[in-house]
Amino acid sequence: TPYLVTVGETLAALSASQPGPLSLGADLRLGLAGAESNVAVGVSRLGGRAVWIGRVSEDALGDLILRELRAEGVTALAVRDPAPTSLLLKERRTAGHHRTRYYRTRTAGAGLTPQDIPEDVVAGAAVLHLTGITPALGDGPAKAVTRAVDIAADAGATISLDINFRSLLWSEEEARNALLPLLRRCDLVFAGVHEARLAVPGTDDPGELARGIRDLGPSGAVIKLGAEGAFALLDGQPHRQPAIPVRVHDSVGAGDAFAAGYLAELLAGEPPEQRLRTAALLGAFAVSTAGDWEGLPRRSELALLDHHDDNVR
Ligand code: KDG
Repeated sequence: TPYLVTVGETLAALSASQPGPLSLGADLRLGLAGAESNVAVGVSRLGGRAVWIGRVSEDALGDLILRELRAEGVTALAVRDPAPTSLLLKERRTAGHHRTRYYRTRTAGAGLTPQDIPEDVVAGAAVLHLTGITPALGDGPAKAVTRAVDIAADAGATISLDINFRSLLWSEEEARNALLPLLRRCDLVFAGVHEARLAVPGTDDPGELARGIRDLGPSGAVIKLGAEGAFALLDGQPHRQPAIPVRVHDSVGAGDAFAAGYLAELLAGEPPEQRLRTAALLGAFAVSTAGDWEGLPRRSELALLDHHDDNVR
């Protein structure tokens, strides 16, 4: 079976269960977050094979991450690191306002090195999925990403990148300098409008952004437009995908869900229309449920939000 490999940092997430200021003391739920592992879980829930590579701490938080990923059917290939796991603190200041903060210096995930990338596993993958977060974590993780791309490119795998710009980790200029050389080596790029502008400055037009990315090398560019859905340019063909209308509960993780839906269908050999439709459905599941990945659907559940496609009913 074809499988997806992803490389990145998974964090422990502490999320307030009720709206209100954390400063009063709050009930916190302990779980996990991380863009790359979110994608791996999304692919696995849809029946695809997903491998996650990263470093985790030697303590209970590292155990939690590995236990959860394995429970989700993700193959977790982790190096244990004496440094602590990164924390993501999620405050719900009001019912509609989420605030997050990282505790992310000198952590296990940032200790990733090129030696942590198992050559045979990456060489055997159908898809290597990366995000712009990992290179932002430091020199070691940036080199590990480059190593993974070297192996996947030699092996002829599809290389996918979600730009995932995180302003708390680096500046736009640092991101552009680090991500442009990476993007040029990818086959498929996911980006929001603002993120795509890092690579293609001077326009907000999804078509121009997608063509600009295509001109840099990737044969696929998917521009995510939030409530407007997505515009994709795939092998020269334009595609428009409307969003699935849902009530927004927690939009964090929507981009990862979208990528997971697309990539799961790519692994399954489905055509572009179906990849984009499933991507939009997973995005809708992510925004209408709590947490980054917890609410993602199994394949049998896709029909819950799919009111237009009689085939899956
Ligand atoms: O995409 C959601 C991620 O932002 C979240 O899970 C945490 O990976 C994360 C990050 O670095 O922001």
